[in-house]
Amino acid sequence: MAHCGTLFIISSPSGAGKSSLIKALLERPSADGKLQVSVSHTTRAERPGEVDGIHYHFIDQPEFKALIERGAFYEWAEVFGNYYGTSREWIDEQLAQGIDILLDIDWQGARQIRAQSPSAKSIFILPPSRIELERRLNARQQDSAEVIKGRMDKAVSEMSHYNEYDYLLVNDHFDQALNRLSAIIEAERANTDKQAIRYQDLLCGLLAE
Ligand SMILES: Nc1nc2c(ncn2[C@@H]2O[C@H](COP(=O)(O)OP(=O)(O)O)[C@@H](O)[C@H]2O)c(=O)[nH]1
Ligand SMILES: [Mg+2]
Repeated sequence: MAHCGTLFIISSPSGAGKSSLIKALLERPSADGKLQVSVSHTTRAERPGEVDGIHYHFIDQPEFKALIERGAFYEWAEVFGNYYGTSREWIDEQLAQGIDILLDIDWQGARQIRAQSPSAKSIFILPPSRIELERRLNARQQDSAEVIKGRMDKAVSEMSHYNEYDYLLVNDHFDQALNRLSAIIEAERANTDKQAIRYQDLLCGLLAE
């Protein structure tokens, strides 16, 4: 089947609720296997509750460098002192099957994807306020105070890239943000060129003389 899935880039500062939104999006009945999230490779340490192969593929620096050299990554970047990368092979397979892919990546990765795949759609998620962002970073209780302070500084620099994205959402009311995110994805699925590939047989039958 011809290539008809869409790449959706989703970025936000740490603590804006992006992971919860992505999780809820995938659990929606409308996702129905037609939407998948890419599992990145990272050199950062596994957090309690994280599972290798589900949240990330946890690898060490030499392994990461070897993957870069092999050209295995669609994009990769250093974020908060650790390396993160999106592997190319799995994504290309999914897109070819008409499956849409969510990429939870930072602004550096978003730039690299846009340069290679101009049809990718990008969405930036903002927290409702700076105070709420701080509260969410503290509520997580998984990282040290020093790490949280570092993330707060980085959050501001991440947010300064909001205007490079196609869509901007504020995660104030979770359900509302989820509905809007879902609406963006559904609208893109209905793109005529993509539907023409998906519904090739239907169109042939409908248009038969
Ligand atoms: N460029 C790039 N960024 C990634 C990738 N995977 C995760 N990130 C970003 O790295 C940042 C840190 O992610 P993480 O370690 O999960 O901490 P989080 O802030 O709690 O989500 C987030 O902005 C992610 O979107 C990737 O494969 N490539
Ligand atoms: Mg994350």
